[in-house]
Amino acid sequence: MLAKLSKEKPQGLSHAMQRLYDVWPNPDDRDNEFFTNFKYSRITDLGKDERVSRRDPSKIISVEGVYYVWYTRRATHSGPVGMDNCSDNLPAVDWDLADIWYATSEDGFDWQEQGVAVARAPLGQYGDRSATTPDILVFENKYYLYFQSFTGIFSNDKGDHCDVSMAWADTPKGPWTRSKQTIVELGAKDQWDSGAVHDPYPLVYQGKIWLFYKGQPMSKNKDCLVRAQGVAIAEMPQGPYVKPAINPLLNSGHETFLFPYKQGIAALLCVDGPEKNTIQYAQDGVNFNIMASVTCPPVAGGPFCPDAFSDSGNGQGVSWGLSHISESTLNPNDVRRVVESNSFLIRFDCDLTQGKNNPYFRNPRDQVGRYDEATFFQATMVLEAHMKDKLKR
Ligand code: AAL
Repeated sequence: MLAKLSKEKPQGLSHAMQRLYDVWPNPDDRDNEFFTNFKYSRITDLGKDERVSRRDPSKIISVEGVYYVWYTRRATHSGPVGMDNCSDNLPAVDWDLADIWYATSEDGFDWQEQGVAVARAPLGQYGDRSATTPDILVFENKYYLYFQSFTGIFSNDKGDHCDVSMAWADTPKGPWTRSKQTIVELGAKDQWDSGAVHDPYPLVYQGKIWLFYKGQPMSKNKDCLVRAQGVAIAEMPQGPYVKPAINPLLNSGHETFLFPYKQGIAALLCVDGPEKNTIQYAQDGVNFNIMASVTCPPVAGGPFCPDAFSDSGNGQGVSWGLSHISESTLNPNDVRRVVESNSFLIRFDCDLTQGKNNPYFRNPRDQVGRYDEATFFQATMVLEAHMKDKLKR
C-alpha cells in the first residue's frame, strides 16, 4: 500500500481501506467538515444545584439580541425514588414533577433564569404530573413549545409514557396557552414507536414543519429495534402530523439534536445505539449517513441554530449550545440501567458550521483517548467492590 492515498480508489483494498473512500468524507478528521471537538463551559444560574434539577434544554433562539432557552426544571424536596415508591410529591425519576422554565442571556455564558413558561397542569387534569423536555419552533411570528406531557402518577406498568403536547405564545416570554391533547400519536402496537414518542424537536424544512422525535416500542415487544429517531411532518404547528413510512431515520441516539446543513439535515447522535457518538448527514433530510465519529458529545444538546426555521435550502450549521450532565449511579436492581438523580446545564462550543474549519476544534488528538482521572473514575465507571471480589482470583 502506498503511503499516500490516491484520488481514485485502487483495486484490491481491504474493507477498512475501502471505507476511507466509500464512507468517510475525508480520511483526515482535520479536513472533515463534519468532525469537531466539543469544549465545555460552566454557565451561571442554570449550573449545578443540589436543590434543583435542570435538564433537556431546547434549541436556543435569539430575539432582539437576547438568547432564550427552555428546559425541564424539578425542585422537589426529595430526589427520584423510583416508580415503585413515588407519590404525589415524591418524584419517580429525574424528570418527574417538573415544569418547563426558561432563561435568557446576552452572551450565551451568563444566563438568568426567568421563571416558569409552561407549568404542569393542576392535579386531576390532562398533563398534571410533569411537563418536560421542551423544544421551540418559531413559525409565522408565533412561538410554539413542544414538550412531553405526563398525566397521572408514574408506575412500572406505564413506564415513561407521555404525550407530545404543545403550547403557543405571541412572544418568547409568554404567556403560553397549552393544547388539551396529544400532538403526535403513539405508533400502532407493532410499530417501532408504539411505546414512546419522546424528545420532540421541530425544524422547518422543504416548506413544512419536521418534528423529529425519539420512539421506542412497547417494552414487552423484545423483537423490535430498541430506540430510534423518526419524523412527523405537518403544514401547520398544531398538525396534523404525518409519519412517513420510511421511519425510523436514525437507528441510534438519545435526545438527538439536528440542524439544517447545506441542502440537507445533520444530526448529532449520543448515548444509545451502535451509531452513538457520530455526526450524520442526510442530503434529503431522510437518508442519513455517518460522516464523523466524535468524542464526548453534548448530551441532550440544544444548539443555537439561527436558521432552524428559515428553510433557506443552505443550512449554515451550529457552533454552540447548551446540554446537560445527568448525575448518574448504577441501578442496583438492574445492571443494564443507570439512575439519573439530578441534572444541570452546561455550554458546549464546537465547529459544525459551513466553511469555517476552525483548527481550534479540529485537532483529534487533544480529545480522543485523552481522558483524565476524573473521567475514568466517575461514578458509573468505577469497578464496584462486589464485582472486584468476583473477579479476584
Ligand atoms: C430524556 C428524554 C426524555 C425521557 C426522559 C425525559 O433522556 O429522552 O425526556 O422521557 O429522559
